[in-house]
Amino acid sequence: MKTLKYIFAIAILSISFVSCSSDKDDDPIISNPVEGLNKIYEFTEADHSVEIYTEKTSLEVGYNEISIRIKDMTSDKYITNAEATWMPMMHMETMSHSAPHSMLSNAEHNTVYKGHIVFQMASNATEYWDVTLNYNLNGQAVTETHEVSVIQPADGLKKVQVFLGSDAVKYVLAYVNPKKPQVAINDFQAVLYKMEDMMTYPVVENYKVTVDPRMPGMGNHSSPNNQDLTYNAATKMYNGKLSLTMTGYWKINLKLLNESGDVLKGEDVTESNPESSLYFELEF
Ligand SMILES: [Cu+2]
Repeated sequence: MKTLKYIFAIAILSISFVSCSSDKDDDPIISNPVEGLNKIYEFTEADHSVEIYTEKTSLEVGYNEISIRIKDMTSDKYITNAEATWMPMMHMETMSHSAPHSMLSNAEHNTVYKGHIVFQMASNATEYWDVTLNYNLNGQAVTETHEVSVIQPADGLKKVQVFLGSDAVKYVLAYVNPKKPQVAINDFQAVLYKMEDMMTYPVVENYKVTVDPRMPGMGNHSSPNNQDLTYNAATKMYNGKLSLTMTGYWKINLKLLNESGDVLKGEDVTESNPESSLYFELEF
């Protein structure tokens, strides 16, 4: 009887030991900060490597959320004190220009530097994009430039508009959300930048974008309960509501208004004018 108790105790101990160690193994998987993302680039040097992740399988024209991890090969750990900054650049045949982009932040996960870039155009045979990264690695300032490829979205739908406003300012308006549109009132989100010069694209604050989704294939009908896009200072993005009453192709007609309510781009949809010159396209 005593032996049996002893065996039983060992059995319990080994079970708890096994479950304990398997918990430890599972932990990093559960909290994997790049789970669900695609590693689209890995640039390896002797003492470090840079990994670039996105939700899609490649960088596309329009809004791209990008996550970057930098691994220190000496310690085999992802660094948390990189203070990383970045600068995208397109090298065209006759000139170079940058793209609207956010700052990189590792506030969400300290090993992942996250931000977004709005690419205005695709790479081609003679014109290419690169991204210059600046960061600290073990107290050393590192600057490195990596060429990246930017393609047109496969569905060919318009998700970014680069245009001249009636105020003679060049703007970039890009679709952010919903990523997976539903037959519902969707949270609608976009980013708005202006082009100060080839290298400088500040966020435009406190403007308004009116929202009028239509189905051109079905008598150009609209939908109820849309909400115009207004500026959110916390996210530096524009938020509104996008009402989609059925699946299919939608043209989201837009108008950009400045703080005084002057229309800078876009027109009302009427009987004689079926679409605005400022729009996004959706199909789901
Ligand atoms: Cu270009």
